Amino acid sequence: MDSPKKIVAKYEIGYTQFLDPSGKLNYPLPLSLQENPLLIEMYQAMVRTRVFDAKAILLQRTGQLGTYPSILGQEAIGVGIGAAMDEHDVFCPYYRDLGTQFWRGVKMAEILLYWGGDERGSCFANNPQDFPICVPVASQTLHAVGVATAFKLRNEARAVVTTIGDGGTSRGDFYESLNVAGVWQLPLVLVINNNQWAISVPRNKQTFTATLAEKGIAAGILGQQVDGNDVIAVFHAVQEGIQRAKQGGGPSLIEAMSYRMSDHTTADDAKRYRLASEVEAHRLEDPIARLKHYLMSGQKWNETDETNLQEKAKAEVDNAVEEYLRIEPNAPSVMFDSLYATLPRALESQRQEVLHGIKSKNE
Ligand SMILES: Cc1ncc(C[n+]2csc(CCOP(=O)(O)OP(=O)(O)O)c2C)c(N)n1
Ligand SMILES: [Mg+2]
Repeated sequence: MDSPKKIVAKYEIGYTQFLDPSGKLNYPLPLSLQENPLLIEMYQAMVRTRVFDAKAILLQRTGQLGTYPSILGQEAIGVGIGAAMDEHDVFCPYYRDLGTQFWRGVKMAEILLYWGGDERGSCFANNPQDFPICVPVASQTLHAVGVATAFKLRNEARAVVTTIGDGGTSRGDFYESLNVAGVWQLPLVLVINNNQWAISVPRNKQTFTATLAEKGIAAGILGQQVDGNDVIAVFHAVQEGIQRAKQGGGPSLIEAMSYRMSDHTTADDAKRYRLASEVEAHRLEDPIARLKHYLMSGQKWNETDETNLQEKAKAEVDNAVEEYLRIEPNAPSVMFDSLYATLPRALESQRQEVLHGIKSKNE
């Protein structure tokens, strides 16, 4: 006998794309991008980020930088988020967020310092309210929930934006963050950078659901997908999420669909686990090429502008590299300085060893 079942809840996940891979705008621009230079600024920011990214890899290859995670192909996610945020909002990044960080004023030399293994690269001169790069996967979402709780308790009209990879959404930290954000209706926007890979683990071996956005449903959070290679779609969704958060409408979850065109980091060789043909297919979805095409076809950009931009970006990156290489390395003992307010005794003795050299057993 059929059970007398009635539907008590139903959910849908939407997908938004304004600009398709060929550079064609299929919907009118959002109001906030009409008749204003922001779209061109976003284009410039994506190019600048890509120039930096390529240089960072070269620095690592020549022994002048530590392990570095490229953001190649994911520039629209970072820049779209950055452009949508207000100065006084707080950003809790993971490690693939150069685009947002540069937009918000983090200096290129600071990012180089960070990946060069120097703590000073986590101390942003221009935007100290933003959090440092977070490598422990998913823990940044907990930090973001903490900041958003503070804003809510203090009645401040500020929002928190945090980012996470597709693989990171499998971690408990992420689900716990979602749950708290939902039940406390926190002013939080969570953006998933779904670049289809978590090192060598593909998205379909990570989560069985059709989308990652629907992970918000169980927490009562509005989830949606956007084309993460369309900077307009990313910008629009994040801006809406921030507005909702500030009006007391609670958190949102945005799954930005993209693809990791690079190795996971400079310590990885993705050729060992994925086909070159797969990567090549995604090249056609490039976020920069499609926006360039759109701007050029509307006479808002031309080849002279492009040459000037490339030269300016290269000079800016070269200057940042010089600044980074000029900075004297920190003393090794500073690794003990930023972790605890009061250093535990066991670490104090280790600090002394670093400061004064390890005594040999015979001394
Ligand atoms: C808690 C934790 N476990 C494992 C790692 C090692 N690790 C670094 S990146 C990564 C994969 C993350 O993939 P994803 O969340 O999809 O982000 P992506 O790197 O693709 O942007 C792993 C397992 C880590 N940094 N932190
Ligand atoms: Mg990933």
